[in-house]
Amino acid sequence: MALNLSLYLVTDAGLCREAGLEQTVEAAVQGGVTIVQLRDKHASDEQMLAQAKRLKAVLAGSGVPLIINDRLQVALESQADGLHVGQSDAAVQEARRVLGGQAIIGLSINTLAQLQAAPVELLDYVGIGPVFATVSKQDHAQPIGFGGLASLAKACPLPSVAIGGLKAEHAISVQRAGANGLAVISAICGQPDPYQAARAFQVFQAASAS
Ligand code: TZP
Ligand code: MG
Repeated sequence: MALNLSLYLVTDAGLCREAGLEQTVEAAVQGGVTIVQLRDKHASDEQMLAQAKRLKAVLAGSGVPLIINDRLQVALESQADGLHVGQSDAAVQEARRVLGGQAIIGLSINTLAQLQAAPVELLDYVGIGPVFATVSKQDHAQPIGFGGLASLAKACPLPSVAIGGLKAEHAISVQRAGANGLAVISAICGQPDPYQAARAFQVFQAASAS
């Protein structure tokens, strides 16, 4: 199936605690999320594996892929659809070797040098950002704004998804900058109604397509 990055939900266990992680993901997918990444910087591998299995059950039959952040072993053991790595995470080469040719593998980039150094032939997409400063990721790199996003998306031979401080009202600017979608945490996780929060992006995306 073609990779649809248009609304990429990255999960945060803390923000989803009250509503529940599975419930949040289920509602967000009904609201239009096209791809889900399980991200948890505090969980053990065992906890993350158990969470990945629960999310797989939620996503079964939806056509929405499950991507695991950073943990190659968890991606392998949970039989998730792929892995997302940052600049300091497990090498893309290793991920591709272990997960095989069918896995969806993404890499975060923040600069042109990082894009030029990326093994694009082994990747399915890149995450570009942060566009704006955000409290959802500690020690994030320098925000690049829509200008930085546009230059990196233009230079990028792969599909790309923008991340960092993005809300529904940014969908048009992200599209104009040339990225294929928006990745969000706090615009959906911890929102009172994750279904409506996801749907809000579709409204903006539809408006910019017409
Ligand atoms: N990588 C760059 S910014 C970010 C990650 C994981 C956090 C994005 O979270 P939010 O709440 O959508 O700004
Ligand atoms: Mg990382």
